[in-house]
Amino acid sequence: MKHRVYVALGSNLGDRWGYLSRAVERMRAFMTVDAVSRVYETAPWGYADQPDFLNMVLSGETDLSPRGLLAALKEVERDLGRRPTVRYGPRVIDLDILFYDRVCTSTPELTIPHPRLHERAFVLVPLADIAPDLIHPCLGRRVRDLLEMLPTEDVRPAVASP
Ligand code: PH2
Ligand code: MG
Ligand code: MG
Repeated sequence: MKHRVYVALGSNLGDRWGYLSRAVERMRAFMTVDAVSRVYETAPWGYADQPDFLNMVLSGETDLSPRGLLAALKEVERDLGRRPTVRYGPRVIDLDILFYDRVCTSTPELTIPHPRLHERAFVLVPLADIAPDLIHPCLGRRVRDLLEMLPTEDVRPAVASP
């Protein structure tokens, strides 16, 4: 059965554009990708002493279960060269499940929707590009309304480097 999923992508080390585009291509192996946001240059959240991120969001469909999707995303992160680092610290690629159908669930391994997405303009701004009217299944609020409560000056459309 097909499941509608939203995934956030982030990179703040090395060839950030390259990591994002390679991640999208790799994800096509286990999901269709039917909407892709713009890419944003964003100030680091949580742990300030690190380079700016590029962030984007995509949506699509997959046959994988939530845990299967998590494992597939972790494998892409590993294959692209991600190594363990401090919480909220710098990484070549970060792939986070935002929504999976209208599931609300929490286990030690995985919480869906992503537990901090409504606090993060670097997630909600790109998400609003592709799904402004999507309703957060546990908060019952539209993406555009969640975004309205946050400052967005640290999230700017990125300009591709030559
Ligand atoms: N990811 C983090 C921590 N902080 N800040 C920005 N701007 N973008 C991110 O993707 C990000 C972050 C941990 O996953
Ligand atoms: Mg993350
Ligand atoms: Mg992550």
